[in-house]
Parts: sequence; structure tokens; C-alpha cells
Amino acid sequence: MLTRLLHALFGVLATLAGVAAAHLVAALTVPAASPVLAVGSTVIDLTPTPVKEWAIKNFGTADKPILIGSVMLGVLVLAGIAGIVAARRITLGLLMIVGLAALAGVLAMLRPTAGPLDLLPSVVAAVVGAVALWWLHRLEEAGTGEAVSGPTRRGVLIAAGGLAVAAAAFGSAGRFVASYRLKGTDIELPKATGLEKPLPTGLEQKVPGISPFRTPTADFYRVDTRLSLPIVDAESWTLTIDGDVDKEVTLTLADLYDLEVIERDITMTCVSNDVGGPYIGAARWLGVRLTDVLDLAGIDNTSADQILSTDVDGMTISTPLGVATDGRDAMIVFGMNGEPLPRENGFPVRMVVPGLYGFVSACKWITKMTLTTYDAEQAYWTEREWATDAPIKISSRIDTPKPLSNNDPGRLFIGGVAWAQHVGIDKVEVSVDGGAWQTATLGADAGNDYWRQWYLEWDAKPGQHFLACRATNKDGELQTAARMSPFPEGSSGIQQIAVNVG
Ligand SMILES: Nc1nc2c(c(=O)[nH]1)N[C@H]1C(S)=C(S)[C@@H](COP(=O)(O)O)O[C@H]1N2
Ligand SMILES: [Mo]
Repeated sequence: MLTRLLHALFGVLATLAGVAAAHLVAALTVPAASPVLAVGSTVIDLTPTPVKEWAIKNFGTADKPILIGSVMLGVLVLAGIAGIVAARRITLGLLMIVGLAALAGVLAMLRPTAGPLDLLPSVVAAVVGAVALWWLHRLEEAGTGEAVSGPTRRGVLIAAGGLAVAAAAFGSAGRFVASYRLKGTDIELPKATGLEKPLPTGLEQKVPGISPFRTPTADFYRVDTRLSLPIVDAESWTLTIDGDVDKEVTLTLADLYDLEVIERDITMTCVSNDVGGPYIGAARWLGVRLTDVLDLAGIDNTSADQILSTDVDGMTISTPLGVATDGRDAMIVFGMNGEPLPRENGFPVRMVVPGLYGFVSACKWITKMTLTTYDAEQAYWTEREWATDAPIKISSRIDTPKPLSNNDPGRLFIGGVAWAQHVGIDKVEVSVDGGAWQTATLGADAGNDYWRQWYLEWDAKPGQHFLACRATNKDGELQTAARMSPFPEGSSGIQQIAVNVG
């Protein structure tokens, strides 16, 4: 039994060393081609939409670490089995390790922008993993035949320990290299033409616990399909506009800077944001008008109905052309809250379209916009049956008090945010314990594309209470109570929370 466990450990350690060495090589070349990430990304792409929704809802932004952890666990279980098999039949055990690495290699090569270099990390994983397992096996065999004797076992254990240390060293080196390569987004940003008004003062001083009027960049939600950030060099980055245009053009960052640079306050929302959820953020975006960019290619004669955006790794996002060019401040942006876009949010350039959920507008790490039709070409989420025309629904959220929180009796602020991008918020109402809707006080108005803070003073009596809120937009449309899930076009319904007083 103990011997068997030891053999399983050999398989695990050999595989860990292989995976860690591969991760280091990937960090130096193509981070996304790291075997565990290649398998994980494929799992993401193949996961049925309902399961994905469930994971986002229950795990939130921890969904990625959980996914990687599960893939790792699965791999290590197989590696342990390979170790046990190897003790009897070394060739078969080695084949299992090589097979695992080969699977990762195939998946890495199936990524949209894969080149020959993407195969390298998996080859490294196969070689290091197999050699390590063979080495441990040989050390053990070198002892007294079949039986594992005292001194030999000690030697084998030392070797195993050495492998564990090597795996940890490779892994840390990989992390270090990746973080080093992900540094340096400090490009020089142009200034917006015209004086942009400063953002009005928000309610955060007055109403503790309310979302800040502008979301600090570091707290901005992040939603994408990636397990590793793309390393894009701003100097060599280009944006191509092709498809059904008068003439195909390719622009550099400097070309974008030559257009009229504008700055806008826009609240972005993820379609996966459930009622009361966290996937919304408000920022000041610096960039150029999407229409100015499209005009460089000429779209007057186009018969396209969608902009199919492609990111540096071949991920695609569709945007309805008519909506994006209807006069709203759709932008190609390079700055966020006065700084270059962070890598997480699309460095060096992304799209932002007020009023549309991010998955049909906010392509990060964008490198191409193809003017085409929904009939001719489908984007990533269209293939997964999400809506293509997805305006953000009117919604509102209670930030304070927190659900199930305990509060002192007496005067209390009920406060939160409400949004109806591109139309604007006209009214927010609050209901306590199912009572009459009371009109809340609204915070400053920073434009129709931006969310509104709100609060209501409440004389809280001891006991449990239910709080609900709803918003009305500037067209007089009321936030619907009809409950809908995020799939396929965004959640709806009214948030109700329970709080304790006393
Ligand atoms: N290239 C790329 N762009 C993307 C995504 C993605 O997975 N890949 N996710 C989209 C989704 S679903 C949303 S809600 C926004 C989120 O932007 P953020 O992470 O900056 O908040 O980016 C969009 N742009
Ligand atoms: Mo999203």
C-alpha cells in the first residue's frame, strides 16, 4: 500500500515538474499555451451556457481559480495512476504522461491564433514529466531488485523531494516572468480636446456603504473568457478595419491619437449581472469616436449589419452596427480614469458603447473590426445562443444596508445605484416591508450614459425588514418586476433584501 502511494507520488511529482517547466516556457513565449491553461480554456469554451451561468452566479470571479484548480486536480489524479502503472510497466506509465501532455498540446494548437510556438510548452511538459518519472523509476529499480530497501528508498525520497523543489522553482519563475512581462502599460496618453467637466461630487461622503460615483479602476469588475492576460505591445499594436468597407485600413495607436480625442463618463454593465449583482462599473473613458474610426475605412455604402470585433487572440465580439452608429458616444478607448487601460480591461485599446452590455460591445484587446452581417459570421457568444442586440435593461441596486446585516435602530440610509444607460434615470423608489413605494433622493446627474446614486432616509424599528428598490428611466419606463435570468439578454426583476434591526 505504502509502496503504491509512493509510486502515485512519483507520477504526481513528475507531472508537477513537467507542468511547472511548461508554465515557465509558456510565460517566456505564449502564456495562454501553458498546458493547464490550454485545457482550462477549452473547458470554458465547451461549457454549456447554463453551467457557465451557474458558475458565474455561484463562484463569481473565483470561477477561474476554481476551474484551474479542478483541471489541476484531474490531471494529478491521472498522473498518480500513471505513476502506479509505471512501477509495473514503465513504458505504459510514460505513455500516459506523454499522452496527457499531448492532449494539452492539441488543445493549445486548436486556439484561434495558435502558431508553432504554442506547441512548445506541451512538448516541454511531456519531456520533463517523462524523464522525471523514468528517473525516479530507475533510482528505485537500482536498489535491490523488486523490493525497496532502506538506503535506496532514502535516495529515491531525496530525488522526489528534489523534483518537488524544482517544480516549485519552475512555477515561481514562471509567475515572475509573467508578471514582469505584464508590466509597463505606461504609454503616454493624449489630452481630450475641449475641457471635460469634472465628475460631480457623489453621495459617498453622505451615505456610507454606497458605491462610489466613479468606480476606482482597481475595483472595476472583470469578465472575460481568458485564463491569462494577453501581452500586447502598444508600439506594434494595430487596429484593422476590413470587411464590407470602401477601403481596408490599419491604424496604429498614433493614428488614433491623430483623431479627435474625447473623454466620456460611461457606466458599463455585464449581461451576466443578476439582479442586485456586482458586474457593473462606472469610469471616465478616453479615446476616439467609433464612427470617426469607421469613417476612415468608409462605411457609407456598406450592407453590413454588425461590427465583428476580434481580439489579439482571435476571440470575437459582435456589435449591432446601427446601434453603435446612431449618434451615441460609442468609443474606441485607450484611457480609463486618467490612466492607460489596465491589461485586465483591454490594454492597449478596447471598444465601449454606452447602452449595450459588454458582451456585444466592449471588446478588449481589440485588433480588428470587420464590417459584416449576422448571417455571414457569428461571434463567440452568438454561437452560444446569446442575444445579438442587447440593450442594457433599467435596473437598480441596494448597496446599503447589506443583505442580512444587523443594524442599530433609528435613522438609517438605504442607498444604492440605478442605471438606464443612454436614456438616463429619472426616479428611484424604495419599498419597506412591501409598503408603498417612496421616492428616493437622487445624487448628481453625470449624463444619461452614467449611473445615478440614490438614498432614502429610513427610521428603522427593531425586527427583520424587507427592502426593495426600482427605477424609472427618463422615458417614463419603469423597471420591470418580471424576473428573468441573465441568459440570453440580461436579467430583470426587482431586488429585495432582508435586513435585521435591533
Ligand atoms: N476580448 C474580449 N473582450 C471582452 C470579453 C472577452 O471575454 N474577451 N468579455 C466582454 C464582457 S462579457 C464584458 S461584460 C466586458 C467586461 O469588461 P471589463 O472586464 O473591463 O469590466 O468585456 C467584454 N469584452
Ligand atoms: Mo459581460
